[in-house]
Amino acid sequence: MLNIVIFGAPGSGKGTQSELIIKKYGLCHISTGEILREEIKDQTNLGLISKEYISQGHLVPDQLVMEKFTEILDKTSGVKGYIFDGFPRTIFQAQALDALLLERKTPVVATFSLSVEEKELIRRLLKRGTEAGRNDDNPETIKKRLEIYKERTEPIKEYYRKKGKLFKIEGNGSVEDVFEGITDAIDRLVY
Ligand code: B4P
Repeated sequence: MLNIVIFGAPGSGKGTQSELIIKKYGLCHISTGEILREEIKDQTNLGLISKEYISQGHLVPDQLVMEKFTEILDKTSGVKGYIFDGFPRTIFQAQALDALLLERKTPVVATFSLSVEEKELIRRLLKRGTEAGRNDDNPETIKKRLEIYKERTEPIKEYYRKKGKLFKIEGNGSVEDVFEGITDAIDRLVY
């Protein structure tokens, strides 16, 4: 199975590139950001709690994310592989993901880390804030999200690098150029 983690700072293009990857390779897309936004929309318990964290630029607690993630993973079967988008976001989640996939005998094959300059990340997120109205895309929350990314999420790169599974992708270019970088890497892995 082709299990891929798409990794990067907020605004690095994880969601954007995931949409293109699933179209080309027919993988099952699991985005914890999208799942949590759905929960918020449906006003579930998880949604009500998540809303507080997300609106302040904080991560939703690991335990809650893992419970929901496991439930979603258990509902899928017979897929060619997964694209994990914006997940894992902490070392705890990365270890929990490995344990879940070990049970299923289908490990993460590659982690694509999108590297984008901070100025460009902020520009993209502010643009989305005005166009799509996501309420975590405002200057104050973006600053917090970037701080938390550096503190809690970035160490995951080292976790996958040590396992020989980290592939760095230049993420500053156009959507098409970044996608070409990712597809070249996937095709080298698969063929
Ligand atoms: P996410 O939904 O994962 O939010 P994100 O990191 O901002 O999105 P993404 O990176 O996918 O957006 P993209 O660059 O594609 O998470 C939201 C929140 O949920 C988190 O802050 C956290 O609180 C919580 N959460 C989610 N998962 C969690 C977890 N596992 N544990 C705990 N908490 C969790 O798009 C950004 C913009 O850039 C778009 O407008 C896009 O059009 C544009 N863009 C993309 N690529 C571009 C390019 N190459 N050139 C120009 N513009 C581009």
